[in-house]
Amino acid sequence: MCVFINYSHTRPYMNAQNKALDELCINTIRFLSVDAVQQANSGHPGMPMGAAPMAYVLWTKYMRHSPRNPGWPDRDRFVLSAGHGSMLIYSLLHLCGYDLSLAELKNFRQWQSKTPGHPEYGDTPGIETTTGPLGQGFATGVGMAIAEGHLAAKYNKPGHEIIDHFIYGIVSDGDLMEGISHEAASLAGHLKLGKLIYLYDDNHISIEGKTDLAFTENRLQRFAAYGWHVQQVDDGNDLEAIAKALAAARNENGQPSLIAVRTSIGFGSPNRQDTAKAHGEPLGDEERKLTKENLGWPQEPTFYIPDEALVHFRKSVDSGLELEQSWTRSFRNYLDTFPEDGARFEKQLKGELPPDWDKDIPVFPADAKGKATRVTSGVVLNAIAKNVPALMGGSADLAPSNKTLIDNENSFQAGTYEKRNIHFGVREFCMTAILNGMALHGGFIPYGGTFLIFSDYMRPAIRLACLMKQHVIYVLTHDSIGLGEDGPTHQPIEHLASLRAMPNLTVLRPADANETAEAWKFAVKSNKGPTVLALTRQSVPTLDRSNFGPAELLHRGAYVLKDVDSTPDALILASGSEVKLALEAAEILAKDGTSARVISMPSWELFDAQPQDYKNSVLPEHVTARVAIEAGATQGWHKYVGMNGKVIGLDHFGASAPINELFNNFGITAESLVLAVQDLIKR
Ligand SMILES: Cc1ncc(C[n+]2csc(CCOP(=O)(O)OP(=O)(O)O)c2C)c(N)n1
Ligand SMILES: [Mg+2]
Repeated sequence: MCVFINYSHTRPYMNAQNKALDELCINTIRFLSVDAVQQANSGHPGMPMGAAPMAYVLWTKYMRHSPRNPGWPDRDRFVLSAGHGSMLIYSLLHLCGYDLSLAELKNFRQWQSKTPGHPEYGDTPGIETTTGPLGQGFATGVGMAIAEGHLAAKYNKPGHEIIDHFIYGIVSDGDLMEGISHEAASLAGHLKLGKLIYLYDDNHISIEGKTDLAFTENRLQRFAAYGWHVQQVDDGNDLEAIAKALAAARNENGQPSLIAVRTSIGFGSPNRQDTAKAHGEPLGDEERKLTKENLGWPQEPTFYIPDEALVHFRKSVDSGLELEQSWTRSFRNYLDTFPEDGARFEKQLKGELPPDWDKDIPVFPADAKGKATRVTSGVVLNAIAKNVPALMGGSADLAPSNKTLIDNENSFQAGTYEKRNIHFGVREFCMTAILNGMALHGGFIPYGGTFLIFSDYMRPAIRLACLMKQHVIYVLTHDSIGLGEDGPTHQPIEHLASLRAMPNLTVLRPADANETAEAWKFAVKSNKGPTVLALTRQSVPTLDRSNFGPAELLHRGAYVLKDVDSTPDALILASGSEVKLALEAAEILAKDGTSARVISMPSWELFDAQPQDYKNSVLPEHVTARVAIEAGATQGWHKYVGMNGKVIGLDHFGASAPINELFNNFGITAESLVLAVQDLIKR
């Protein structure tokens, strides 16, 4: 376990002299927040005013962080899940000496400032994750704790604890109301993630008023039932009690901790404290004046930082450097003693792929019967996992269908954190946020599987992965009506279209085994955002690449799979399982003397990123007879086939029936393609 770091500002809170300084520091946080929100004329002052004391204790007494090097690998992580209270963390970052100037605080919520309305990963040094959509920070922290647990179990040796840190967070009523916190808390309790410690800003207020309008369960009992270590602090201004609770939480190794701290939103504001009005609007000049009076704070200057407070907070700079240097020494020692593990650890943390990481990925021979792309995906995943220790993940209880298990590897469970197969349970949203937490922690290319239809349950966390440009892989199988009898509730229709609408997401829908292998290669290498692998339940033929374009062209998004000798009369575009229909149709058309080029189009995003001349070479401008086919919503395909082109797809829900009946009855067939091409050529 973590050694208690006894750095200079670890001291009792009861002593009168300390008490005055503590109050000064806490009020500095409060009024920086109040003034910034007032200046921006927008934001949330109440949360930082109430939560300042607990944040102060955590950040100055317990958190092992290094303001001058926010990326130091073994730092404690801090997640402000209640992201609306962003001024709380911006104040702390500035005061502790991170690269966040006072000018940035004065520029809160303004164009190109480092202090956006909600904490945004990548915008501000020291922000570990984007928060704001309530509940997600909570689950993202669980992912960070899984990451910490795995790396510690895998690399630490007796006397050489190179990964040993906590994941702290502040969560609010909204976080605990959101369903995802239920999912994530349940899993964290099951996994006994003892390094996870959340302070709950228990202020009994949310936007519409008192929380008892809609939120009356016993929160501590709820978390106790999940297997969490729970504590209550009755007075959010009682620093000693907060410190004791945090100490107890840190000592509890086998359970995550929730500390409910009873706070007052808008603390100190005579007319706003303990009311919903303190939540989401500036105090206003008059109320700010009254609040400063009430807490004995000077009216002017605004953004006032007393010297003693700043000196006290800035001790974090030196203590942080010390912590970091001491870690660097331990790590050098580790490297000397365990050179191979040390080198692997460094590479893994840096996100470097081992040389020849893809050497075991097979080339799949032509096979008319073929395999489902989900099955091939499982083979390829295993070929990569052998050589890439960072590849870790699982499924939301569908591993046998998603083929996401790593062979000969046990489950990630309490006691076996070194294993890589995570069982997320039926918790898609929390799984997806956990993947974000693992990626953000560093050291992982995390993946998660479920059916494509349930990407709806993942979507808000996919969105944050995209916003944060995180390297995450989604294995989404059963990607169309091709799943058959399970029927319309399980058949994705609009899902590919809606995922393609999301910025920074690459959607890949491979057509056969070799495209699936290439899709995985792309997903493992592409670290600028997440990748969706949309995979079939049903078999698709493995194409004979001696007759067709090479599968490596998947990386260009679309490519000529089967060409004709002269200028084609028509272009047929298809993705995934419908590529074989396109090939059949081209053959039928050829018998009638119509030449059709078949284009496999596994990814719009990759194709759109190609140079214009490549795009023109695949889709020659003068060939206007174009038909696209995909067993999903047609929305968007006209971008490639033009206004006069045709798209064969499904703009209605599916049905429960055997696969062939579905494709035939819904007209997703080679015959439909032939008719569509003939019709276009006739015009
Ligand atoms: C998923 C999601 N839904 C709605 C919101 C809008 N919103 C911001 S804060 C909040 C609730 C505020 O209550 P609480 O979490 O208790 O924070 P406090 O007001 O106590 O600071 C809501 C509904 C959001 N940020 N995220
Ligand atoms: Mg609240």
